[in-house]
Amino acid sequence: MHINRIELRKVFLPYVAPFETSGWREQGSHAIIVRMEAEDIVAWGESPVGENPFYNEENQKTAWTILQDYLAPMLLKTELASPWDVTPAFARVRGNRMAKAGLEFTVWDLFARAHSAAWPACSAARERRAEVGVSVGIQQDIPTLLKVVGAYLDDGYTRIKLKIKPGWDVAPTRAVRETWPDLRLQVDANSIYRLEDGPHLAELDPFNLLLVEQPLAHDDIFDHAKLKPRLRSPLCLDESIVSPDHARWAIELQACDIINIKPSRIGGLGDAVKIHDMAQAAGMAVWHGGMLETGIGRTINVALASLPNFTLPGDISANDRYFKRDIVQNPFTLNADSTLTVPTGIGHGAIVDEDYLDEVTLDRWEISA
Ligand code: SMG
Ligand code: MG
Repeated sequence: MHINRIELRKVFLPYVAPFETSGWREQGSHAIIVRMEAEDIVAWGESPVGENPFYNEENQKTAWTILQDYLAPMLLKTELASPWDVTPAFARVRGNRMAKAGLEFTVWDLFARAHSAAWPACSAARERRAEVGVSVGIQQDIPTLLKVVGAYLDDGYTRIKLKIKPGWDVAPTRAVRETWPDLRLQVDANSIYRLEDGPHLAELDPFNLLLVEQPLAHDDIFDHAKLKPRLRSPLCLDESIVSPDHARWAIELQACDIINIKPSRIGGLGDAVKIHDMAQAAGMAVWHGGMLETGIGRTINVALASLPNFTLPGDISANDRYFKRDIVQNPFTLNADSTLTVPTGIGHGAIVDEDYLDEVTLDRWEISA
């Protein structure tokens, strides 16, 4: 298949409430939306980059530049036999995986539409539903946190993740655990601690957590391997796992008990599926993370999260947890069992609301073959 045209849009889509982690606070999505045309087919994808390079090294401006100067022109010159050809075609460009993922996702959508099929990479999906929870940002105080968590539980979510940082870790986790003794609960530090903080992190052990996510540096695997035996809580890696090789290193070094898979962090759906399969073969579970995607990226995540080795609920809440209005006409709603239903339509299944997309578009760029 040959791609005729690629269009990029910078968007800003406000969140219903600001989202705060150990290192930054965002008021809305600064994603890049991709539209592609080939042989009369139109496909859509998303690079869920942030406003600042605080989660990983990318942000909306860097992805915009790399997509325009390198990735989009390279893709137009590539004859694609399948979506699996995209990642190797981008290999000369180091890193910049979220930028790459935006194009790779779109090519999967393109091929699926060309074959009038749903997402091929996820055709092995075990179930038509993916179990999901909510990631709760850092709040101003514990009473506010309990109110926010309570509201999500009232909405029907049955798993909660708390963002933690020094000064906002043991006490809020204890408060949530004491209020809801049976709640499935986990925490995420977004790389804020050091190996020396091991004894402090072990203070989370009594709270029966599903996992402690990425306590140490964003690019570390080695120190996590040292930390793991010092904690009773299962240790999860997010930022550190950016490729199938990184997953293999973490598995071989026993640096974690579980891997958070975000296809955008890994550069695309193909490598995400490879990590899923590798972890499964090694007897290690995975679960699906989130980058507060718009409705386009969200549909990709829901399909992937229905693969069999995703054994814990994903950070893939229904669209209204993020946005008052999303850029799709078919937002997800939460099922009574805290799941989202995997779309069964052609391609990834998101129906783009082009009028609203126009309203939230800050900039556009296109390139043709
Ligand atoms: O998509 O619901 C979501 C948010 C999940 O907490 C979440 N993501 O490190 O796992 C993570 C963070 C990164 C957020 S970057 C804005
Ligand atoms: Mg994380």
